[in-house]
Amino acid sequence: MSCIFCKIAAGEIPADIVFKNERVTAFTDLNPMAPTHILIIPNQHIDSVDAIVNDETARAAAECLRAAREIAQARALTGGYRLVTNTGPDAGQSVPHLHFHLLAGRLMTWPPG
Ligand code: DGP
Repeated sequence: MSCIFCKIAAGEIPADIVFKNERVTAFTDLNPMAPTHILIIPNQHIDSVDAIVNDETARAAAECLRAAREIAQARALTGGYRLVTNTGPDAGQSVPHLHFHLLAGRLMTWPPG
């Protein structure tokens, strides 16, 4: 297993874990781009949105969204938050394990750069 996010989900390398259940792990991003910057990943390895191809992978992705809502609620992110998932090189995906960036704590511009 060479995937760094698989290793974080398995507890093999350290991360600041903020949420964990059977299907999902969430941890603080190494290079935060907002006061709150959390990565939400399925514990199962899925390369990206492009690999959500069946009920199992769709459920894993949906569980990440449910975790996002639970994290936002637990942290009282009442001002709102942004969820981003980069897919492929043009979008800047650097880790090939599906992940959702949960960003909050500052005003976000739209459209993004
Ligand atoms: P993306 O560019 O969308 O693939 O985002 C990958 C993010 O993952 C990036 O913001 C930095 C973060 N990251 C990469 N390696 C690690 C790591 O080992 N630990 C943590 N906490 N974050 C990482």
